[in-house]
Amino acid sequence: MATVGNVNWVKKAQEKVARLGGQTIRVGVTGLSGAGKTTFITSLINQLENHQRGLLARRPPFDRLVSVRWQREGVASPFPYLQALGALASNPAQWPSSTADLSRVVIDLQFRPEGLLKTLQGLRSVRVELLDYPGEWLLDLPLLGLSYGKWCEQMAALVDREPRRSLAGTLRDRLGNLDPAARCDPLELSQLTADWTSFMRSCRNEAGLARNQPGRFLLPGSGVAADMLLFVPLLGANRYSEGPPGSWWAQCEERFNYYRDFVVKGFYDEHFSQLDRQILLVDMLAPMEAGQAALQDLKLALEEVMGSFRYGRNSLLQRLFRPRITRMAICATKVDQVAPAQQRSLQQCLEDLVTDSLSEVRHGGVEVQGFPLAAIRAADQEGETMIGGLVGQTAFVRYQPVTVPAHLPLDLQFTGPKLLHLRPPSGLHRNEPFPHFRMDELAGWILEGRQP
Ligand SMILES: Nc1nc2c(ncn2[C@@H]2O[C@H](COP(=O)(O)OP(=O)(O)OP(=O)(O)O)[C@@H](O)[C@H]2O)c(=O)[nH]1
Ligand SMILES: [Mg+2]
Repeated sequence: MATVGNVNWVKKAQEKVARLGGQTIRVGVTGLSGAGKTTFITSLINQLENHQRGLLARRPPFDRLVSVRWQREGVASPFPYLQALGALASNPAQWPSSTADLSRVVIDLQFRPEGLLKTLQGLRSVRVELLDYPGEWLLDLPLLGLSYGKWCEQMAALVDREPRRSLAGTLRDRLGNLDPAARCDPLELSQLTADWTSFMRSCRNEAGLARNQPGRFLLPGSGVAADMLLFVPLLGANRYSEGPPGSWWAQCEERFNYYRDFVVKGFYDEHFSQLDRQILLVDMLAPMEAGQAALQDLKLALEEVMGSFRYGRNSLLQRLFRPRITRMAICATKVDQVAPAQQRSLQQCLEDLVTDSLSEVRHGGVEVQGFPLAAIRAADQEGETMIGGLVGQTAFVRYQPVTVPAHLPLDLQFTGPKLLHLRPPSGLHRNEPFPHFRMDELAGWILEGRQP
């Protein structure tokens, strides 16, 4: 006869198996433009496909992983894995291209049950689903909580401050002087939209700024009619402004509302409403190199993004969508660029930057863990120096690793590191696990634990 102890033990084992059995785990890979999402997803598929060889082989639950299938059949817009592998395996090796549209990843994993149940149960399957998308789109999520007038106010405050003020040049006055109630000139509207788009591009490329809205102006993707992407913030307008049909106000507000309610909401529904786990990827090094304004912008961008699906009780989106995220990994990416002893400092700087938002997330009952991550390790340490190759070249360079402060100063003012643009390591092949930092730890943590 089974004792109470035995019954508990069997129950526990059953639960453990159930959490790995026949489930779909939706993982939200969240990151701004250039954070490293596509490289991360490529490396994750590679690590899973080569689970018997890499570090994954020794890490539960992957020590019981029997087979992995990256699904393409029946998957709409499958992730371009082979294309990414092609770039990485070229000579000299290249990084996967920047993402221009949405794509999906479906990976089926089959696990051997553990303990007593292995004789009673067949293989247990887990389906992992991820989405890849241009990082620019993420910054549109905060629009979901805004009216057109409020957005105009926010943009006016943003463009008022340097370095945006100088980058905007005459555009600031041209947008500020338009009378919202005056009749809209369609040709002028197209020109202003084009100029606003160039301004956003300069903010991103020249100043390393992250908060560039509307993101689809930079990367429209498929499925959005071009004439719906014709609107600008009227910098002299506010939440109390209005205008008759055909006015600047009416034209811009109508398209803004369409953008918010269909384009952004559609993306949110697809990507964020059903998530079980979230992986937030952040490139800290590039904004640290770019300086205080870029770090400040990154901080606000991350706060806005995390606030868009705040995990507590009070957010608008919380009321619209049932919360499911139970675990969130926050990762400083590309940490292979610094010496291994400095990787934790880089992670600490990231956590310093978003301390308040992280507290909110934890307060909402989400388990949060930090992983200083390199999806693909491009540099190695040899003694006191680092060795790696530069993008576009075939030779290797030996260099002094950059120094990262143990904490970010509160005013975000310090001399940032000067970075080299490393290329991926040579000889990467689909059927060998790529070198990395902590991909195994992260993958194990994301898949383990009870499903909600
Ligand atoms: N050293 C190093 N560099 C990396 C790593 N991952 C990404 N990078 C660099 O960061 C760049 C951007 O990475 P992506 O994976 O394209 O970033 P993304 O988030 O998909 O960017 P978008 O598609 O533009 O939103 C790459 O081109 C590389 O230069 C890494 O693990 N190590
Ligand atoms: Mg990408």
